[in-house]
Amino acid sequence: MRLYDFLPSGNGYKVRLILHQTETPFTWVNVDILDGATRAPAFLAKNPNGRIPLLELDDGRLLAESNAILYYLAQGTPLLPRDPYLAAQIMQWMFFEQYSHERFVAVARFICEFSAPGDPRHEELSGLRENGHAALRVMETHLSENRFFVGDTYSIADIALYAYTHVADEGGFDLSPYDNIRKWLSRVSRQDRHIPITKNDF
Ligand SMILES: N[C@@H](CCC(=O)N[C@@H](CS)C(=O)NCC(=O)O)C(=O)O
Repeated sequence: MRLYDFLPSGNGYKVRLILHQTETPFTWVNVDILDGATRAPAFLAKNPNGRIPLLELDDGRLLAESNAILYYLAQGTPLLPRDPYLAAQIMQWMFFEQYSHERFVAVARFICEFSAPGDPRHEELSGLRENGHAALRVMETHLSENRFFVGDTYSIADIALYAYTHVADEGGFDLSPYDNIRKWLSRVSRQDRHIPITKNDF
C-alpha cells in the first residue's frame, strides 16, 4: 500500500497510526500541501478532491477521506466491533469528528501553524475556538462515564478523535479544564504500537 500524506496533518496521522498499530506494511509518500502538491494534475487524477490522506492499494484502487480509510483498515481487527450497534456508534463519533470537531479544532491549528501573524485568517480564530470548545465539552461529558468512545475498548473512533485533540493546544485550545479528555489522551497514547504525529520513518 502507498499512503499519500503530509506529516503535520492529523487526518494523515490517523492513517499512519492505524497502519502502524495493525502492522500493515506501507510506503509513505510525502505530499507538500503548502507547496500546491495536492493541486498538481497527477495528484488530482488520483483524488479529484485534491486532499490527503489518500491510500493506494496494491492493486491500484484508491481510497480518500481519513475516516473511510480507518474503517477499511480496521476490518477484522479489534479496532472495529462486529456488533452492528457498536459499529454504528463508531460511525456516529467519526461523523461527529468531521462535522463538529475537525473543522474547528484542526482549522484553528492550521491557521496558527501555517499563516503569518498578520494574515486575515487570524480573524476566524475566535469563532473556531468557540465551536471547537463546544465539541470538546461533548467529548468531556462522554468521557466522564466512558474510558473510550465506544464499547469500553480502544477503537477507530478514538483514533479519529485523538488525531486533532492531542495537538489542540497548537490551535490555542487550553485542555487543562478537560480532566477526562486529558486522561483519555494518556490512555490512547499508552496503547500498543502507538506512534507520535511526528514519526515519518516508515
Ligand atoms: N475530510 C478529509 C479532509 C482532508 C483534508 O482536509 N486534508 C488536508 C490536509 S489535513 C489537505 O489535503 N489540504 C490540502 C488542500 O486542501 O489543498 C479527511 O478526513 O481526509
